Amino acid sequence: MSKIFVDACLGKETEYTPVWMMRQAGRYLPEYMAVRADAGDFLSLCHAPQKAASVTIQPLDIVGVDAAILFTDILVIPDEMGMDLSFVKGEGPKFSDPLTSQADLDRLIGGKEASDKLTYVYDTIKLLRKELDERGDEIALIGFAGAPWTLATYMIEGQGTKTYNLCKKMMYSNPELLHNILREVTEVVKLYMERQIEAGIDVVQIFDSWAAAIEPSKYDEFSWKYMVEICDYLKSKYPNIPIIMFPKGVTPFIERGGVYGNFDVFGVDWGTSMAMAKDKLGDKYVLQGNMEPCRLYDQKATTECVEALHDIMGGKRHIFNLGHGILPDVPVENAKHFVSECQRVSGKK
Ligand code: 1CP
Repeated sequence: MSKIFVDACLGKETEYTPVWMMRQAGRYLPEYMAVRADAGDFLSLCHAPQKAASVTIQPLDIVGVDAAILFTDILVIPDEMGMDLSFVKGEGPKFSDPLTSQADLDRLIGGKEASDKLTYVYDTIKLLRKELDERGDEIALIGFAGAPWTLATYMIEGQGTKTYNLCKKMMYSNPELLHNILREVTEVVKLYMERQIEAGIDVVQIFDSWAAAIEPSKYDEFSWKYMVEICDYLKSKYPNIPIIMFPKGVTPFIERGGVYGNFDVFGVDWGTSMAMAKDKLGDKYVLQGNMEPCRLYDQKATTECVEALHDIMGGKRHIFNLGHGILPDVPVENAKHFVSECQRVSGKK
């Protein structure tokens, strides 16, 4: 049985346009908060396959999305490369010893060894595969990784950043070191995604959340080409597994015709016009997105946007989603409203 979400990613005509939400498993759901409390903290939850699988399933049952996204975090890769990740309450992720030199990089664990350590992720996927198959429905499971650039920003800054000054200092004054870091991370992501596919995911998404920090003329050199390299590797082994690329905030890169590569779906962020993206990319790639996530605070604003997106895309070569992740204070009722409005306009019975 082929899954509608997978078919839609591959550009086949489907009965309706599937919908899911980035960050759909998370803090806006009281049920998520309960499982996280039970696990102790966020990282312990990522390390507990039964619990991670259960929060992956929650948005299917609670908000009715058409695809599940594996519950884990992009930062488990640098953690397993030896960077000692912690989450400080109210402050977000922290690495105690950020990368400043080649010697720092040389101390990290590389490709196969690092990907071998992520067994808790593969175990979560195996549990989910079994559960989704038992449900007998058509729900696809999305696996994911961070883009090498986005991962490198945390590895170099040691935390989230507004200015990216340490990464950018490296980009302009020691590009060779930044490329060495990006190459090393790319190797781990390739093997990690391969292992996720072997464990049972149906679709791959690569999140380049901090793409907009790079000036457009440098975006290919420092990020996109590494993402494309990951796609080439995965497509050579698994041509039927769709790949979604989500570089956030790269409107000028799209406009100037910079997008290329062997992948299936381009995730359009909320700051980019869907009509422009369709014009530039719609023939070559299926488009995903792109409601501004804050529209979820108001049901009328949500309906307006869903209808406008449907008018632009006409139910073809499109996957409904937000243009970035759902925020923790969105009412669950409004998330359900978004999903049901997408399903209404696209005629899901
Ligand atoms: O308090 C908590 O419970 C932790 C909050 C949280 C959650 C629910 C974090 C910490 N990560 C996650 C899960 C997560 N992270 C998923 C789960 C699956 C789903 O989407 O439902 C996914 C896909 C991610 C991916 C992720 N983590 C990204 C890329 C996507 C995006 O939103 O841009 C990024 C940048 C991260 C880093 C990260 N992890 C957590 C936080 C708070 C952050 C962002 C920190 C920052 O702004 O720099």
